[in-house]
Amino acid sequence: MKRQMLLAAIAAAIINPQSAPFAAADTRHRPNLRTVVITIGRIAAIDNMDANLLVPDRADFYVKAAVNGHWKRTETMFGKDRTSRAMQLMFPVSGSIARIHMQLFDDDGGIEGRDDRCDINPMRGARELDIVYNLNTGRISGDVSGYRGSPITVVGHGDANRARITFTIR
Ligand SMILES: [Ca+2]
Ligand SMILES: [Ca+2]
Ligand SMILES: [Ca+2]
Repeated sequence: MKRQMLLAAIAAAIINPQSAPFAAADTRHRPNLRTVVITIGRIAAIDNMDANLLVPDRADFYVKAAVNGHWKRTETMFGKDRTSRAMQLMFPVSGSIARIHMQLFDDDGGIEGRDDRCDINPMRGARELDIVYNLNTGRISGDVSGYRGSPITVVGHGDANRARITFTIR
């Protein structure tokens, strides 16, 4: 069995030299892994994310999230100050604690420069969310509090580029 796994890992490394053997993404050989799913429900701009352009523009939102240090992002929803399209990010997690870091960006290209990091944290001086999800109890705590599968809405306050976001974690 060990020999088979080693051969599979070598084969995976040959097929994709970027991937480390036993990378976390493949849960088939890791039955103790569980999947944490973050579903983005709604996003709404409070401030104008593209204020300095001659032509009026709408926000171009995308969400980046890390679970226990592994990053993923949604696609960009161009030209929408409000969106209610559900988008899911899935993360394999070992153990019972998922430490989640979530960021909302407004995509800015060309003369607009770097993408704007939006404020989705109610505290002044903090734009991003740090969340702890206990997979065993379902409790969600940290910058937001709630429970597995129940929608959580947070409103940015105190910093530039404020937005409101609703999401679930399960
Ligand atoms: Ca912008
Ligand atoms: Ca933009
Ligand atoms: Ca804030």
